[in-house]
Order: sequence, then C-alpha cells, then structure tokens
Amino acid sequence: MINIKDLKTDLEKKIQESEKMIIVPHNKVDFDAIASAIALSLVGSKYKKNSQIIVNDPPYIMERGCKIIMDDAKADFNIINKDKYSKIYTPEDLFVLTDVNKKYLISVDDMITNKDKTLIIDHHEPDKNTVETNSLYIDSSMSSASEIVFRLLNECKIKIPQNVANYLLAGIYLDTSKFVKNASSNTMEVVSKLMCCGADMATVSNWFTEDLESYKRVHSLVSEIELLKYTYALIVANKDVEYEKEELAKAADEALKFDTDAAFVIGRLSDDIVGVSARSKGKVNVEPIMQNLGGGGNITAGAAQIKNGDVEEVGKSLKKILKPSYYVNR
Ligand SMILES: [Mn+2]
Repeated sequence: MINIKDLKTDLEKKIQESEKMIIVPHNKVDFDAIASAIALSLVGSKYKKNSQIIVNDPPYIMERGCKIIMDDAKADFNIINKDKYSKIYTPEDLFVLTDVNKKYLISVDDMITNKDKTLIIDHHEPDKNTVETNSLYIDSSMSSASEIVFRLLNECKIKIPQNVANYLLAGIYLDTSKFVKNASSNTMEVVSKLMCCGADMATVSNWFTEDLESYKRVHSLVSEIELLKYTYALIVANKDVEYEKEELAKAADEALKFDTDAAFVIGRLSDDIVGVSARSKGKVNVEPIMQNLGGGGNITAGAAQIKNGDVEEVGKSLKKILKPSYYVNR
C-alpha cells in the first residue's frame, strides 16, 4: 500500500524544482495509461508548470476509444510523440511514469538518466527491469493507475473537469474488466466520486465497443479450442496467420467461459516470434507455466514469447509441461 500524502508531497516538490514535467504512459497506450497521464498533468497546471504527455504509438495500433480520448483531450493537454519531445528535451526534465514501471515498455527509456528526476505511479509489480528511482509509488491493491491518480488529485484538492472524469472512469472500467475484477469497495467509491464530477457510464461504455474484424479473428481462434486433461484448454492458432498479442489474450479470456480452469493460446506474432497467452480462473497458477516457456505473469494471467519458435512445436512442449501440480492448494 502506498501513502497518497507521501506521493503528493514528493511529486509536488519535484514539480516545483523542475522546469517541465514529462508524463510517460506505457507503449500501446490503453484507457488506464492515457487517462492517468492526462489527469496527472492537472497537478503540473496547479503549479503553472508545463507538462507534456509522450505517446509514441503509430496511429494504426491505437484502439478506437484511446483515439477518441486523445482527440478530445488535445485542445487542453499536450500530447506529443518522442520525436517532437526530443527537440525540447533537457536532462533536468522531471519524468513521471504512469501505469508502467518497466524500461522496455516505454519509448523514452534512453532519455531518463537521473533517478532523482524520476517518479513512478503504477499498480503493476516491479522487477529487475523497473526504471531506477527513489520515488516508486506502486500499489497493486489498487484497481488501476487511474484510481491512484484520482486519489492523488483529491489529496491535492484539484477539481476534476468532466472530460477527465470520463477518462478516469474508462481507465477503471478497463482495468477492472467492467467492475468484475479487482474492484474493491474503495474502487467503487472512486467511481461514485467521478460520477459526481460528471462522468457518465453510458458515454464511457460506448468507448469500449469492439472492432468487428478483430472480434471475428478472436472468435475464430476460440473455435479451435481443445480441452485437455486436468481441465486445461489449449488453442493452437493457424501458423499462417499473424496475430496481435491482445487477440491471443482475448481468446484466452473467452476460453475461460467454458468448463476449464486455465486456458493457453499460442499464435504467431511476427515472422520469427510465437506468442503464448495464458489465463486462469484462480485455481491454477499460470505464472510458473509461462516461466517454463521464458515468460512470466501472475496466478491468473501470463504470457511468453518464443523467438524463432514454431506454433505447433510450442503447442507440443506446452502439452508436456501441463501437469496437475500447477493447481494452487486451497
Ligand atoms: Mn493499468
């Protein structure tokens, strides 16, 4: 658990000592990353400091809803790519990472050199790839970075405008899988307060409508499901089709709708990389299974990438690994 007062004191001090604040969400921004980033720049505004949000994703990989938010926000907030930022970069800039703490998930890793000028706000566990800083505010008991940043704004007594309230609600809605996972009573209290700021559930849920083509691809993956021993489910995709990591993850989520405790989806991500996505309902720990394939994760979700792998070969080795010993004793 983090102390929001400590976070407020630390961030405000760092903002006051810096010319500008550079806010860094993870690559392939999602609602939680972009919403928490936009909301954070309100803290900069309180101190009349210029803040820039770095989004370096090519537009074609961006989800429809994130594009809507970025278009809507660009009148009031500075969202720039790495190229544009490099023209105004100075080593004294304050970097604030949100919804991310790993070096390989951000675009400006090479520009962050001073750990006293770096602060991290996140709800994902740190590891050896975490960006170096003395200001690490990670709270995995929180539903989302949006929830943490909402509490921070509240602590700073910053009024949240209606559009930002909607973004933060979208961030929480995404990371709780529509209030099903990790939504504590505290989370729902934040949701209620956001609605008092004018956030509207219908507007936000409309940002989550799916792209039909991607839906079809995910569902054709799910139709390949094979139920294995010990109620594990396996999907081995056609090796001639290239998938997005997110599509494999969605198919694994879908597969859990059936009578299975854990689902694994294997598909080709690029010419030479095979991806594996794993999901569990909680009885099976998928983390060590993914570690076996060189990846990682937690009990209910994990992934691995195999360089120069073959989809079918990975399927065979996974079948050998799947033993009842991965059931968590309760
Ligand atoms: Mn998040």
